[in-house]
Amino acid sequence: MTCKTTKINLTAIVTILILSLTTSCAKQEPSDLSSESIIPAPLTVIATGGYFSLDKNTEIYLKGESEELKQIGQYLAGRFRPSTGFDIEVKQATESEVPGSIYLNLTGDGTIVNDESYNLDVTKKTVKITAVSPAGIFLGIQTLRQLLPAKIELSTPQKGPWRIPAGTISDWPEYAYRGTMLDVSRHFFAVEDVKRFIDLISYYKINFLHLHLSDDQGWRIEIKSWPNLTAHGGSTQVGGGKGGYYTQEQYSDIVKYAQERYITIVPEIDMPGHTNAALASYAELNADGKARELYTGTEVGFSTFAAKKEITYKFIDDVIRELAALTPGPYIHIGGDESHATKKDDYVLFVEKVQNIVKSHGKTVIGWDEIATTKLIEGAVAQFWDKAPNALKAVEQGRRVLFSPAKRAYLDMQYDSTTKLGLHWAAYIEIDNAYNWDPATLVPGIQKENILGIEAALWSETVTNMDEIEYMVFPRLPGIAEIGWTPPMKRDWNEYKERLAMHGERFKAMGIDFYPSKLVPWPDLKEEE
Ligand code: TNX
Repeated sequence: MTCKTTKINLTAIVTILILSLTTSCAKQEPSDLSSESIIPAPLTVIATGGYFSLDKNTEIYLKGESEELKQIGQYLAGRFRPSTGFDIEVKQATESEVPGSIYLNLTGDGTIVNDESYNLDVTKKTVKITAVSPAGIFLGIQTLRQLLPAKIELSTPQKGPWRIPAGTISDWPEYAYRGTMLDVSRHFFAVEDVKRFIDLISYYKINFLHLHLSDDQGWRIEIKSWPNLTAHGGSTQVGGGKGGYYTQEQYSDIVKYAQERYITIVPEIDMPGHTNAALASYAELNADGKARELYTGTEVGFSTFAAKKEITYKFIDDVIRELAALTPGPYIHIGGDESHATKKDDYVLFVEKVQNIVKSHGKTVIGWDEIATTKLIEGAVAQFWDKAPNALKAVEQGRRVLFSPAKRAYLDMQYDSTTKLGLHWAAYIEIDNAYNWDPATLVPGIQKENILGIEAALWSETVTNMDEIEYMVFPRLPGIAEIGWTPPMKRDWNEYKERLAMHGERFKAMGIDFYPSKLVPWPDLKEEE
């Protein structure tokens, strides 16, 4: 009896094994481009059947004279090298087309819509990415990476085949600003972590990284004219750890690393509230002239710059001047949230003055939605995180809004009541909630043309290291990235969750410690080879 059962079970197991082997082999024959799991979903995809094979003879050819294009070619070769083991060369294209090659074509083809748009044409003979700007080529490369097997992302040599399904993709983003915010103040993250973060978000076509560089618990960017900000104000963090800060050199290195991945850094100095670290570093910035103690807790709303003191604006002018010099991007973020310890009149006076300081250093100002309760200067952007009436006030003033509604786009919110990390003051945000919304219809009275874009924010009161960052960011960020990239007509949760499921293997290959939400039909994820 026992023996019989075992026999039956064995037959069943063997059958299942054979079945699953044949299906997984079939899966290795990509021939339908339109059923690939690309995130964010491209605008148009036309499958033509068959595939291109990447092999040891594949080379990358550049069309168009540009240093940046050369760098992108090297970046692409560098992405494929570790897992394929191929030493892919990057060369300038000549008249005759070399079969088996990848072409990066910067000259456009007359159909390119804007700087971020690209066409990807895959035939049995060649792969071509066409754009009018290096950014478009870079974005096209992210799509190409997702068309190869997940193991392309591993850092050790793997067996092929490396096949890319044939067809044409024509793609560009819904919103120009697709951002993520990282709070490096509550807990400090080293340069290497920020670089890894940049690599991970660029895979999903995120193009802005907002760094929350100062708060009550720590000042994280060296300001040469006020050295105690980092010497003292950067010396701790939430929980009393030793904190840290970026020297200007390190910061510039981050900015450059991001630039090479077509990501613009948006630096934030949060003020007039959230300023205890500065108030502890320089007594004169306090209304009473007395330095505050360093703070390692997680309360908000107790600190404020002295809005009526002249030294405050001399200080801010110095800080913004140095920061602007380190910032090739257009934006500087002035915070402005939760200034509960600032009198209303002082807050208005302060925000109006500081907007002009930012302007005087040639930058466009962004602030949390509270700044819309003051008179916004031309071009100012309000970041909607909490109060829709504030966002509406910005629109009434003819200004644009950046969408980061805490109930949907705060990556520090817990997934559900069992999540150990994170907070839940705004909501529990499961993967479907993070995905299923549209900035253009979320707040009545705010339309697409009033919206600069979307940003997912990771506050770090409870997040202390890279693994924890990854757990809170993945897999919500790909969904937010898709909201920013793909028009609402082309987005559907039930279809998206299937695509997201296929990214589980990619997360694993990249070593991402992600939250395996039960709402997503993840395939059985093999252990990394
Ligand atoms: C609110 S969001 C804050 C931050 C906290 C966050 C925690 C915003 C502009 N202010 O100071 O870190 O909640 O979720």
